[in-house]
Amino acid sequence: YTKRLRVLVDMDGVIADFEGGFLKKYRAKYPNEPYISLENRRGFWVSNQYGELRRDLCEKAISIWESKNFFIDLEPLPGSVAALKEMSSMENTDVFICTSPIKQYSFCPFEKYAWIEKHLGWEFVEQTILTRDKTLVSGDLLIDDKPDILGVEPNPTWEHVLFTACHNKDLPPCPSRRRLLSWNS
Ligand code: DGP
Repeated sequence: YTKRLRVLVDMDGVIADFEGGFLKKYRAKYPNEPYISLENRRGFWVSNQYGELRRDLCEKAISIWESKNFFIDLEPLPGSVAALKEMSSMENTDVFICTSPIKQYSFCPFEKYAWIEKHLGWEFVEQTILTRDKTLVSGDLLIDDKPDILGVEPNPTWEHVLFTACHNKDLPPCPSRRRLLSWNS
C-alpha cells in the first residue's frame, strides 16, 4: 500500500487571476477614480487597501467582485491549467481545488464551478471543494496565496505552501513556510 499525496489548490490568486481581473473591471467601471496598481498592492483584502486610499472606494471595490460575470471572466494564471492537469495525472496523487466563495452568493459559487469546467474540464468539477473554512479540509499540502489561513480547527492536517501574489510578495521571509513563486518557475 502506497500512501497517496493529497494536494489542495486554492483558486483565486493561484489558478485564477483575481487581482488582474479586479483591476481591469474596476478601472473600466470607475475610470475617474484612483486605483492601486498590482505593483503597489499590499495585504490580502483588496477592499481594505482601497478603503485606506479613500473611504468610499471600499464599497466600489466590493461592487466589482459582487457583479455577475466577475468570477467566470477571470483569466487563468500562467501555467496553472497545465500544472493542475499534470499533477492530477501523477501516480498516487489526488488534486482538489479548495476555494472560499464570497458571502454574496448570487453568482460566485455557480461561476466558480463553470470556470473550472471551462478551463480544466468536467473531471475537475468532481475535485472541487467550496468552503469558508479550509482548516476543516484534510490534505497534505494546501497551495494558497493567503498568508493566514485560519478556522475552527487549530491544527489543520495540511502544510500551507504560500503561493506568491502581488499582495504577499513583500512579506518578510518566514523560514518555516515554503513558498511557490509561480507555476512556471
Ligand atoms: P480564497 O482565495 O479561497 O481564500 O477566497 C478569498 C476570496 O475573497 C477570493 O474570492 C478573493 C476575495 N477577496 C479579496 N479581497 C477581498 C475583500 O477585501 N473582501 C472580500 N469580501 N473578499 C475579498
